[in-house]
Amino acid sequence: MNTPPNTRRLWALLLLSMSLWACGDEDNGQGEVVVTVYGEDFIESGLNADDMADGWSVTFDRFVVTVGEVSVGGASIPAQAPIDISVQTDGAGHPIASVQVPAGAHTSSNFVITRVELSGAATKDGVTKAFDWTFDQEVRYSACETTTTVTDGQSATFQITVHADHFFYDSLVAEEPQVVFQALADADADNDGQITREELENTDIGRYDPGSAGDVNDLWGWLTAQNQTLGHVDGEGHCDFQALTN
Ligand SMILES: [Ca+2]
Repeated sequence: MNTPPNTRRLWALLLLSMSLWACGDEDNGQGEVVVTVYGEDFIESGLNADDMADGWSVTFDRFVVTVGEVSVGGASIPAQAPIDISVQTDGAGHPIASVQVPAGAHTSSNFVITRVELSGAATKDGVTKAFDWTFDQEVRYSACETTTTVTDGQSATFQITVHADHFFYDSLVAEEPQVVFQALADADADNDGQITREELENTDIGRYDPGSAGDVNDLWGWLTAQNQTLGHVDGEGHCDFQALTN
């Protein structure tokens, strides 16, 4: 089909002006997003007896989190080296990466945690129970409830907040579960002061409430299920979570 030259020129002008308009409309500049990982006071300082419902207190000497791909503001950040978030930051969290994104208000961020390793001890009435656990489980956190507002030339923060107290919840479903340690302490069957994975695998969940998670029968399975719920954003922002591996 032959299009008359004038019409072609008109179309070209129209397309050119449309593309200029689109550029102008979107060009609000760009800024930086710094991704941090923060374990709150619970991980940096531990859980006091006041934080727990049954008088145990818990401290962590290591809480190493490996963050996989992070997506924020339409930009992807590749997997990062493991980071020990038990190290004190006085509320700042640990920066792990930064990325340039268009200025604007960004939602729908998501991230992956591929591994959590923690060691520490719980104490009550002069009894100490140590633990050294690794959850080698890839968990994807998506549709996170936060807005990351980026201004041209400025720096914003996207914080992955790790809620360690979930390991000590007595329910997988309650709105306000109790934070307790007694059942885990009692799992130390040989009473050597170390609560091992094997001992937890051999201990029934007892009175803990698994809700509809019918496959959670022993305390190791319990901790693995709670491990999937650790990831939040900017403090208390929730994300949908899904285990990508067992
Ligand atoms: Ca033991």
